[in-house]
Amino acid sequence: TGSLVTLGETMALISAAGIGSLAANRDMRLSIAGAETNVAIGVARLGASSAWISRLGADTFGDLVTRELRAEGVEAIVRTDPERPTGLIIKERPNAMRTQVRYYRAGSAASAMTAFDIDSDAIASADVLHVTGITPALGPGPASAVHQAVETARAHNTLISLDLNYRATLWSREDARAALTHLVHRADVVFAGPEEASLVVPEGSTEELALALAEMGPEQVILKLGAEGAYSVIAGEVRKTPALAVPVVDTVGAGDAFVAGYLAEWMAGEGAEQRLRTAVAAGAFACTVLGDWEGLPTRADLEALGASDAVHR
Ligand code: KDG
Repeated sequence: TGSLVTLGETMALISAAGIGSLAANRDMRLSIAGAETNVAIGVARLGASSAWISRLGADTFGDLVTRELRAEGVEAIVRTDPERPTGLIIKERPNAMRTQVRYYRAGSAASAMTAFDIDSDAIASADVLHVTGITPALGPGPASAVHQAVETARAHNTLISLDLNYRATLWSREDARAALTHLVHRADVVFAGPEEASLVVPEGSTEELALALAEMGPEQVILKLGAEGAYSVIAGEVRKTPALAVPVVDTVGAGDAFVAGYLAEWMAGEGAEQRLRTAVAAGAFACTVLGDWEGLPTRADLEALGASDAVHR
């Protein structure tokens, strides 16, 4: 139950199948990647409906994105750009400790998105608008699209969820600070890692960061702490939620799974405690599967995780 709308860029993803230098390790697999569609897929798998606003190239990568989203039950509100390509992301594992990502997205179809792409009716009728700090980093057009989406949501009482999602290769800390500060002031729910939080508020302990973000206006602030779980300030109440101990295969996408778990439970009318419990479980489950979104859990996956050897720390 409930419906979520998001916007952003989703790219074709080419990732090395194995671990080690690409020179010696040439098998690749083709998939798709985008933080916002990860969340859209995640809430759909947990029973909510979701839609994604963007642009794609008139190319086979664009077809792949549309096809995967349709398979996952995410509605794609997309314009096809005949001039610009769908973006591309290459993911390598130079060694088991490190994942390295390179973008080929400058001049992509999605980077030409503008405020005119925003479907006001979709946002007005949704329960949640989810945006991330990646989209405004793509250029002035996408930044204005985010702004338009957020103002539409505010006008119609659609909950505004923001994941800071700072991507250092896309923009400077200074540019990010200005744009993200503005968005935090407008958001109802803010997700961030501690380093991302300190872009917007003075550096400090986890508690200080969360409280400072909450003082900027959002009713719900959730710091994602990875293997340490989560630290939140929700309606003035401070909570620490422990993580689940699972065998970690791939952490990329775990933050998006966490957000999807939290928002799906909010849409289902659950209280803060349950929202956070599902968030950490979804994040943990995603770590046990290879791929950015492939490991987003269904309700059945979460039940199985609860019954497995995974333990609350
Ligand atoms: O959140 C995971 C994302 O980093 C990944 O799926 C790709 O959207 C992406 C990005 O721009 O980094």
